[in-house]
Amino acid sequence: MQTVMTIAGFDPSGGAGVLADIKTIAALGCFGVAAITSITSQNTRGVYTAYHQSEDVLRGQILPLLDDFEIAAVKIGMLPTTEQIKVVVELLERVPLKNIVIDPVFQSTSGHALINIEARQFLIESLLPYADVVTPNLSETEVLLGIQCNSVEEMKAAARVLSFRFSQKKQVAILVKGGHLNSGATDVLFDGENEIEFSSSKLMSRHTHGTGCTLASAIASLLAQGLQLSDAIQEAKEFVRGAIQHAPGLGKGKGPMNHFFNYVPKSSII
Ligand code: PXL
Repeated sequence: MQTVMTIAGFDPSGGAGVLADIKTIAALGCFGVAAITSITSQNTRGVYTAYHQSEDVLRGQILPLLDDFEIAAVKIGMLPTTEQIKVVVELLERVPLKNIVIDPVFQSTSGHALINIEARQFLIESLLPYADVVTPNLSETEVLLGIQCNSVEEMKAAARVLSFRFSQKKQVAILVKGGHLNSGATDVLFDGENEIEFSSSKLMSRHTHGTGCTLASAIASLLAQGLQLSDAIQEAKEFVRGAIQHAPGLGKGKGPMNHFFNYVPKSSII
């Protein structure tokens, strides 16, 4: 069994962050280990507070894992402070890790800022060049690029420009997620050579809390098992779609998905 490490925030309502990551990693057949960057308080209606962990607390969680496990892939999500970003850059510089998927988390699905502007700039400049793949949505792409994307053609141009910009140390693939584009749910990958479109019809659901975390963790888990990037993305998208379609209907706001929609619990076998 492959081990996947997630470095992300804690959402006590279970929809996003490390809980979503661990559920995804387990559902896709890997073993998940986690380091928590921030303890948020939130539910399906919004994020209320976030207690960011110190650099020592973050380093203290990650080092024993790197010491003991063969990490096959890493998912990085909410990383809210410059100090934490420095810790992760330092570790990535020292320990060569494979299959690094970075979901640049700037705000919650409900619109709460999850990083300040100074740390955001530092993350863009110092951490993204270590990624194998970065998965911005349209508003994150706008922050990264400084201009809006309003069509699939503009998403392709954005993915290409960002990939060239971050590929200083190694090839960084960019997956621009177009879920908020009116025309449908087309995502665009630029892998350094080709632009690949992933199209699916848009699902109308309020159960979208943690879709970004889940997609990035799914890609990491599938890369850990040896899939090629475009196959991993295709399968990860189908996983998120299934999880939304089988959402348990919880909460009053943007509800959680069901990550175990393919798993039959004992109680329903009897
Ligand atoms: O979906 C972005 C996100 C990432 N990480 C944590 C979150 C959220 C959104 O709520 O809570 C911990």
